[in-house]
Amino acid sequence: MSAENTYYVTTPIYYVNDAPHIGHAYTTLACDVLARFKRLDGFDVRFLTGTDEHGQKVEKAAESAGVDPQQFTDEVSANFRSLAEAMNFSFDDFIRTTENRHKISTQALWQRLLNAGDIYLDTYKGWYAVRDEAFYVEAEIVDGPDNTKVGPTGAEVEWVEEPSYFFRLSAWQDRLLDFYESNPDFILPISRRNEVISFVKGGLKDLSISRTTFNWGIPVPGDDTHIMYVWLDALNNYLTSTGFPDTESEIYKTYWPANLHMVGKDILRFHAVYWPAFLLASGLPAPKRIFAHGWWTNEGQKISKSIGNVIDPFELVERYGLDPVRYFLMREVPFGNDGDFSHQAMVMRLNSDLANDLGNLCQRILTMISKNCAGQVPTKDVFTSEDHALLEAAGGMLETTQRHLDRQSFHKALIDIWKLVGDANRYVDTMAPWVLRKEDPDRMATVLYVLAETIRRLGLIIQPFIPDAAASILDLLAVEKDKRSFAYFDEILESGVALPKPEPIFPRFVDEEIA
Ligand code: ME8
Repeated sequence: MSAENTYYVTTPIYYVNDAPHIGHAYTTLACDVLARFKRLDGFDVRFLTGTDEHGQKVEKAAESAGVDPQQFTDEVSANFRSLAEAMNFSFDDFIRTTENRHKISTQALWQRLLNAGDIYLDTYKGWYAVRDEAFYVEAEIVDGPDNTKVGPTGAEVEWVEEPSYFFRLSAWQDRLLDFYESNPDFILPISRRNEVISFVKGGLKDLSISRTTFNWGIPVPGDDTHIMYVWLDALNNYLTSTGFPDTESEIYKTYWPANLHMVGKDILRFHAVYWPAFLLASGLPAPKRIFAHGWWTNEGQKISKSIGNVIDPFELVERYGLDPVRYFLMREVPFGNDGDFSHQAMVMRLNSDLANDLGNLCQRILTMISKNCAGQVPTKDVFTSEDHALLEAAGGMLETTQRHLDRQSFHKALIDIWKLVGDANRYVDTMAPWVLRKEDPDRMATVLYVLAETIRRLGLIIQPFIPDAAASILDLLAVEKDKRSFAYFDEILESGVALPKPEPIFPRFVDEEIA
């Protein structure tokens, strides 16, 4: 069983049928922020991401690209890895489902399900949507354009009739409901939890878990005329990364069950219904939480290749810089809700929150210190009640952020951190250190000290969100590299320490197209 001070967080593994886009960057970013936060907070963290490379959808994409599926998946998977690098994602493992470790692990999971008596052979007759890699029942099918039939997501379905192994999902209905009942935080947000519970209460049918009409997948042990259903294969990536089937391995013992599988709302059912059923049937503990976040649209429109409005995260980073993109994605939309991307909103956030509020605060204070305190951390005198109030607000930031991030409320964490930025800016205006410079230089030094200390704590707490800018701020305050974890949150700056020459953190963004 994983221990209290470990934290295993995973992203969905992305299909390699297409190039990475803003939605993929978003989910992985959320996990990256949590992984960085928990590491700084003293946890032993494992952060997993990767690519989902089997199944009909990927096989078809390879076919239309005219390349063999292995070569195709090698190429596209590398793009997802580059995205992870371009976004400064701090993953510990990048899994590809075509790796041998994953084949071994997934065949072992199958064997456990078989041994438990939860798999039987029959024939599947019904609808299948390749785009969703999902089976749908008749009641979910409606007429689509051009005489097609479509499933609930709008994906075209085809009629499938083939021999198939089935998982006895129907037998798990009550046990799943009990599981949700005794683990109230298993599915977040709460509205999604309610959706899942009513879906399960509506009755579960046995699930087809193998295919015979194509072969881009992991062979079923003992019957290689079948390959495993791509979702069984994909979900198991979370276990493979822990060294499964070796349940005695250090990694497995340290990190399983995972603390959090972060997913988009489109794939909640697979994670909150099928996955715990597979695990419980295999005698393995289920993850502690599935968080299903919302959906991004682009300037009000659904993001899709056919509309031609896919937002390329590489281009965003190129245009606005990495930290502004990271900040925008985590701050703009309440995490869990759907959100709309617009360049105007991006520029607003960058210029107001980053350049004006945080950037100016740092720039003003560090410049004043450089000019008036011999470029050293100022000497402090007695603190007034206003000084204490600001320092206490800064001191409370760690606990507030912990509380918000423990429920994946990224936007609330940032709102509260930026309240402190606002408090600090108001404190500067009220204290007017530029007036004190002539009237009471000792008091000026104390005020600048209080501000430097507040900025240091801001620098620490924003590291998970905007790591490069945070590092620059902490560098400008000469905070040693090994004193940047939250264990040092309450430590205070030492007066007299020499500071480097101040430099701007966030320049304003000026864009002719938008201005
Ligand atoms: O579903 N807004 O992979 P996938 C927000 N391979 N998030 C979005 C998004 C958008 N517009 N578009 C995509 C799969 N996402 C499976 C997963 S896991 C065992 C297997 C994000 O490439 C969101 O996290 O279709 C969504 O759940 C995921 O990408 C789907 O990625």
